[in-house]
Amino acid sequence: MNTERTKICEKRIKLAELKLSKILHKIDTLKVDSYFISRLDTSGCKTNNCIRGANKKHIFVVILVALAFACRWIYSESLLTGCFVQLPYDTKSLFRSPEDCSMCVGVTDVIRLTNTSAEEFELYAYSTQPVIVTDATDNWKAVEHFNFHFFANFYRSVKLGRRINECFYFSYKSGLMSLDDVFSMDEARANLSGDPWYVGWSTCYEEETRALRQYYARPYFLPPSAESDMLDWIFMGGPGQGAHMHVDSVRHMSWQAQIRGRKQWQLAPPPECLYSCRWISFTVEPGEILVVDTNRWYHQTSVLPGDMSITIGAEYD
Ligand SMILES: O=C(O)CCC(=O)C(=O)O
Repeated sequence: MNTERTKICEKRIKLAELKLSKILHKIDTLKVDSYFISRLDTSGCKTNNCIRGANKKHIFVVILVALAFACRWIYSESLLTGCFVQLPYDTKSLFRSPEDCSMCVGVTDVIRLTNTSAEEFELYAYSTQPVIVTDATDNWKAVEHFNFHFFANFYRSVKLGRRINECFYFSYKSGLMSLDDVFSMDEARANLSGDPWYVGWSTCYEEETRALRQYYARPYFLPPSAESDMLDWIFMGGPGQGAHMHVDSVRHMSWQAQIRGRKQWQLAPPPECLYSCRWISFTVEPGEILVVDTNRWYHQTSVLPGDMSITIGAEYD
């Protein structure tokens, strides 16, 4: 009887240790201070205590992760400037809930609309069907003005005041670790004849967003009731570059206007739907606006040969 119990106990320990080591691996990628890791006792145990020990470890890890999330939430909601553990942006997707695959069953391509209306677009505005509106940037000053030097001058000269949101910056594989690095790169690289680069960032200050919004308008097809945050997203870079496959955890649906250059998008169903849904691939041409639920579709992008790609986008509720 006792031997049987010990066997069951040992099996459970192994299982718990396996799970724990997976969690520790995740924690490792989150760069949790090694002091905390060293406090976790992962040694084997011989009695019933070991089960309790394993549970303690799990509880500790769960509390740690919960604290990190709570801090992340407090950080974005209340403008605190430091976190106990700063989670990398992509890690939220590790903890997302499984999708209902009806989100992607039957979605096989992007739909292109021209001369649409808010009423017609309402069908898609909050759906998982990706849509491209081909004529929504027709009178935007951005089409004429936005290029690398426009943004370099803008960020050198604009006076920015109170911070209203968390600033996001994605360096991808560029090695450019901040907007300062981007706008101080040498002319050859800026003209796409040096090392390739692609970066993305969100606006961060009300004045910055307002100043940039003088160059583009709220897309005419959005439902009248849809509102945008004071935060816009810019992605810029050269051919062959783009964003790696990921899924977002932003608050709302978003649109993205292709101001210049051509960009290929690949959308992948969430892993749990890979057997019931298809990958979708399409190109967004200059002047077009893409609307896609990037919180549900995994996505990656690649700038096509030719001009530098510059996009501007925003979330809407
Ligand atoms: O436009 C891109 O290249 C990437 C956009 C993206 O990843 C996003 O909006 O989440």
